[in-house]
Amino acid sequence: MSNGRNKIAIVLHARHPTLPIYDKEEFEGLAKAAGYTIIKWYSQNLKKINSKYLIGVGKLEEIVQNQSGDFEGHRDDFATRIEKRREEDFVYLFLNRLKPNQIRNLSAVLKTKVIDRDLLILEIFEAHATTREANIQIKLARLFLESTRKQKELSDKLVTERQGRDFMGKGYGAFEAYRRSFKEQRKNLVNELEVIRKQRDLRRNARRDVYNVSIVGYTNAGKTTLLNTMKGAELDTKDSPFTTVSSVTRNLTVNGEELTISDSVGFVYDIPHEIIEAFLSTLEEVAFADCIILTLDISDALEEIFQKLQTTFQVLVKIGAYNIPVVYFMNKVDKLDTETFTRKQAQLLEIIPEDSVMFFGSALEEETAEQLCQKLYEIKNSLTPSTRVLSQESLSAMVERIKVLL
Ligand SMILES: Nc1nc2c(ncn2[C@@H]2O[C@H](COP(=O)(O)OP(=O)(O)OP(=O)(O)O)[C@@H](O)[C@H]2O)c(=O)[nH]1
Ligand SMILES: [Mg+2]
Repeated sequence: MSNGRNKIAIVLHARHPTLPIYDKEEFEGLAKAAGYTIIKWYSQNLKKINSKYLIGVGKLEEIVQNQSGDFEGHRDDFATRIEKRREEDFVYLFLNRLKPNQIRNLSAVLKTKVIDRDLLILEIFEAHATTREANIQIKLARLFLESTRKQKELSDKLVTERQGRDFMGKGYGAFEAYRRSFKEQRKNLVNELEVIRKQRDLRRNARRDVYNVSIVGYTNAGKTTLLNTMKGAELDTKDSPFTTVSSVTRNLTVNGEELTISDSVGFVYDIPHEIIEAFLSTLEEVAFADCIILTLDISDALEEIFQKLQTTFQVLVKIGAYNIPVVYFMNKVDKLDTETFTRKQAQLLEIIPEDSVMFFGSALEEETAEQLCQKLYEIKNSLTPSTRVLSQESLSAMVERIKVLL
């Protein structure tokens, strides 16, 4: 992560009707989790997207002109960076997702490292990975992200060369060599993951007769806290995104009956598909669950709750986790006053299907954990008749329904 060094970031942000709308506060949380201190923001409402830099040339010139001034107060550090070429200590973070050529062009003009949202998320994952599987998955995600970028760069070069009539020149060799090396690296990582997956399959088969519960939801919703309280465990929890990047499964006994409960990586809005792809073997575990606890932070603004719910539904569809009973766990109730709680509860009841199990509570409190365990026992033994099983179609339909509300 920050390796004890002070990592300084200036954030650039482009808005345009065709671009996804990212939450500023959430991005600050991501930057902080990766160890950056943000010292300035530049935002621009674009009339037209600049394919070369995403932001407009005028804005970019302004940023370049302000560069040394912006790093004022960090000037000594900045000078040292130039001297020692410790480029990673001063960066421009882009709130948006950038295309490979845009990162390249921006870095060239700014003479400073440029990190977009996807690469930032990957940095946090890297900092939090503790298991071999997570480490391999992150390597794979980085390989996917960087290779798309690198291959585009090399193929652009190739086009330029071809225009110069150097048909099978140096560029072609470099492109082919990179493609081969990418395939080789991907094969090695996928093979390593396959070995781990087989071990996991064995473990899963061994507990086939045990009822498996998966806790899922947006990052920072309180998933690990819930598992900790249910199990008396002490897994890392933090008010920060992506604290958990590996799966953890624990055994639990409720009314004398065994079940397992798993916690895993959280979701985020517009999650890069490369990360989903790389983490598929971890995420698809959810698809094998007998029951899902979909955790939401009820202290978020209602619009945010809807947004996060939508993201969660989208990921569940992507990883094939449907036709499974769902319990909606509305967490962090302790952060709300009675009036706000009542209002939000009513609004949530409007969006969540009527015959769903909704549970309001606080993952920090024993009482919530106990009641939730009882609820799981009832669902397991079909004592709760109204446990909504969501099909792929109904999940997708809810994604669309929420779109109208946002
Ligand atoms: N007030 C309050 N805080 C809570 C509650 N549940 C969790 N938190 C806090 O919310 C923050 C996030 O909790 P985690 O359990 O790490 O969340 P997570 O969903 O596992 O997050 P990631 O692993 O980062 O995706 C921590 O600071 C928790 O202490 C709750 O019921 N009430
Ligand atoms: Mg967690």
